[in-house]
Amino acid sequence: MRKKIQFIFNPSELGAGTRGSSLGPNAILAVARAKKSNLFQNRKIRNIQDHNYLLDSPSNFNNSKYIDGIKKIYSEISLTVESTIKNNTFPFIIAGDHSSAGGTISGIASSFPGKKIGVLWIDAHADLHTPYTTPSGNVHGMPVATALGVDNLDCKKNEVDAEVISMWDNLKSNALKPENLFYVAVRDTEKEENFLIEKLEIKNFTVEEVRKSGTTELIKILEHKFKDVDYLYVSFDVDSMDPELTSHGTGTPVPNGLTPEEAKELLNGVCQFEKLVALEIVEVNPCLDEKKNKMAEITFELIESLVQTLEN
Ligand SMILES: [Mn+2]
Repeated sequence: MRKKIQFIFNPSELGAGTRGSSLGPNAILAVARAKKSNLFQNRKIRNIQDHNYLLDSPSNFNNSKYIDGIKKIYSEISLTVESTIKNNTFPFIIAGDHSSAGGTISGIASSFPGKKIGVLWIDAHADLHTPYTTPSGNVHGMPVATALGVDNLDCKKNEVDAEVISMWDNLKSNALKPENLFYVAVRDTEKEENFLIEKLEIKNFTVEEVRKSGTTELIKILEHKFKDVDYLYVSFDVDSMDPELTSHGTGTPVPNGLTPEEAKELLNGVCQFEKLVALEIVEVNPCLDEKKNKMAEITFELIESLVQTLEN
């Protein structure tokens, strides 16, 4: 697709419930170096400043932990994505936890005012919680809700204080309309999220459906689904893949996911869509990897293959 790639490393892990996803981008870089690959040598990496030092003290905000730091990350990634796109380069983001993807979407929306943004969210989780519904307080379960600009007060079960509400409202971008959002491989949701999925009629292509139709057919279906959007963003959480076929080197692994081959075929297919303007890969956590650095190795191979497709 002859895109000029700008890698962006965003090692924030403020939104995760377990520690170590901040090491994900560098674990992938370590694989590249061990293989003597020039993938990252030949392409500049832009690094987002993290605020992970906040994790050294307990968060003051129970229903959305470290939202003070996450607000800064949202703003930084949003501005970086916008300037990357304005520079006629393609943001290829490798991030720690998934929370900041809402900031990526807001940066895409700011780059194309008035245009329709489509989102393909490939993940074991729907990431549709809000401070009002979250069982854990981990903000990496909320980025889709920030992009949709929803509170889900119908399912409210937490009391949220005014300071958190103000920061939460700041994260909400309304950059995404539910009809332009498609999930793939979502298979671990809570009832509050299911309520929103039904209410907003969000489509999820399950692992079974992916397997039944095959990736070639699914790519055609997705191309049709996104025919009315102007620009497309793809967010890939490595937990969309099966932990038995990869590893448990991710914060919240869920059984029965995509095979790495299915993920690679699907992503390579969407990387050929002309309207794709940004791609993000998240949640590699080498601290949790029982197979040394397996998840980063698989993710590196995926990135290498996608860069080929994007650049040629
Ligand atoms: Mn996720």
